Amino acid sequence: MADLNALSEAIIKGNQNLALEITKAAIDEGMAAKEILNQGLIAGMDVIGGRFKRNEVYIPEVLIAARAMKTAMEILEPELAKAGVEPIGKFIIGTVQGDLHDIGKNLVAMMMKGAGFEVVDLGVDISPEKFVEQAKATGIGLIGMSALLTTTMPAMEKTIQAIKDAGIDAKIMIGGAPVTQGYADKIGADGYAADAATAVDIAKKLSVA
Ligand code: B1M
Repeated sequence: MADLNALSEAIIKGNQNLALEITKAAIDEGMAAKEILNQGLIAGMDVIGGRFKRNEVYIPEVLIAARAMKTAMEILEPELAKAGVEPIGKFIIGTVQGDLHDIGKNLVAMMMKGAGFEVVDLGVDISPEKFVEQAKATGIGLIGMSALLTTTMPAMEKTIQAIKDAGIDAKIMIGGAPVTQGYADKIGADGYAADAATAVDIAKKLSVA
């Protein structure tokens, strides 16, 4: 019988081939897709997220774990769809207008996917209008913005204003190296996270609020 603890360990170690092999075996044995997701893949990403938050592992380990998760998800996703398993939430993310940094934004997107969110990643240099357009088009009520430059931080405030002006009822979370909780409070963001693992915790709180 496929061992979900071993699957979780394979994710933690970033062992792509082993993660794929165990996921495939579990599917072939008829194990519930949700069980494979929660007790194998997400459980492993949870461990990595916690270690990253405590500075016990660094960006490369998180990226390698996320890659293993992505590979396994490619064969698990159709099974989840067949079983009608819904994501735990939906999330739009982008780096704000004028800003091309995407390493942190990508990490947040990966951790969110790892936690079971469906993620729409808009990319970099995203204008307030584009955030508004995508929020309307997808109907997703949780929006994340990343900024790495002090000069692009004001684009976060502009985007929040544009979302409010468009009458969109969305929760907004922000992050990026120069961003602080104080700044988030000042511009009216609903949440702030200093790192990708904390971003998942905040997103879960905002999703149920
Ligand atoms: Co840029 N750059 N850069 N750069 N760059 C910085 C940010 C800088 C601090 C370097 C420096 O001067 N010491 C400086 C900003 C200074 C400032 O504004 N105070 C700077 C500058 C000035 C510039 C240019 C203007 C340089 C130039 O051209 N003269 C230029 C701007 C281009 C533009 O965006 N328009 C530029 C360009 C670039 C590269 C293209 C070369 C490259 C980006 C490549 C890429 O992203 N694909 C780059 C890089 C790599 C950096 C540094 C070295 C690293 C940034 C990074 O990826 N960190 C950076 C210096 C540094 O930080 N040491 C620097 C790792 C990443 C995982 O961290 O993004 O903070 P971070 O994400 C974290 C958290 O912040 C949080 O979670 C992540 C994981 O824990 N987080 C969120 C991020 N987003 C979040 C969203 C959330 C929640 C949490 O909710 C939605």
